[in-house]
Amino acid sequence: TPAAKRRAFREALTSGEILRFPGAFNPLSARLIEDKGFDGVYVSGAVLSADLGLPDIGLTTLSEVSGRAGQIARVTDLPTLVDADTGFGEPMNVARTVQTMEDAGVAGMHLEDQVNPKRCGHLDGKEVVELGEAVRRVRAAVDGRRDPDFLIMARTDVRGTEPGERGLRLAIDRAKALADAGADAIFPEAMRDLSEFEAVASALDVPVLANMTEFGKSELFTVQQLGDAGARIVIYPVTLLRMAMGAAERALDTLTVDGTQDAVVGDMQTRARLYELVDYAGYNHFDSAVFTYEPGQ
Ligand code: PYR
Repeated sequence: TPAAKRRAFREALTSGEILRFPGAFNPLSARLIEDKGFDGVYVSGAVLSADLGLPDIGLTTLSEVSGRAGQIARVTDLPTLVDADTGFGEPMNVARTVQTMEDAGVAGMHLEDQVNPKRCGHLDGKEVVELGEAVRRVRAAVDGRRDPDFLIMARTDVRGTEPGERGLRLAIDRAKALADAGADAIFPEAMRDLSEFEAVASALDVPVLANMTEFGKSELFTVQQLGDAGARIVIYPVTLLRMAMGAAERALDTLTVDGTQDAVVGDMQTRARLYELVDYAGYNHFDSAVFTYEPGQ
């Protein structure tokens, strides 16, 4: 149940181990993430907007995001963490956002301090709201939740607004204030290196998330490096979508050049593996005719 997943997520966060949350670009990829032994599933705003053919500038609605997050959460026993952008409105809207995400069955969400329209966290030219406004967003989320185990993570984008040492200091100060406002965890966006993760994590009593997005502001550190620096969750928001889209592009090029997909069939997920992930066999007891597929294909 969603409540059990939330409790398990809370408990795992206190284990001292770093939890790995790859981004699912659809429910089927969430199944794969679980099958491969990861700790949780991330639902990225960047992926969700890209999936709709849109830029990641806050165009998606609460209904779209919670709907997709719910479809993903219901096919996995892992906890799902969802990107709630700036909360889909003013602080007064944020309480409803939290409750809608609870209803969708997700385990937690992150809420950021960018102004609207937001930008991808690793782009330049971001602006953040005043601390008071960021705190009001977090308080509204905390007051609005009905399940105390639902994780409310505050993301701060301050680091990307000020280059140099000052930006890091501002990010740490803001992270502390957001934790004091009730955030259960902190997502410091656009950290430049491991020492910055370390500085944020050591300044806080709540878990810190590291965003290992490709083509971003920080190098791609290993799980071990991030864990040693004090991070307690790592997300790979767009990794699977980028891989799938890269493969799709190669397949289309192959079709164009060769006139057949034959050369890329070896890169494909087989029918047998797909059937395993969607659990064809599990439907046998309803009607034994459902599963007539012979493994090996
Ligand atoms: C995203 O993937 O959209 C994030 O906000 C990290």
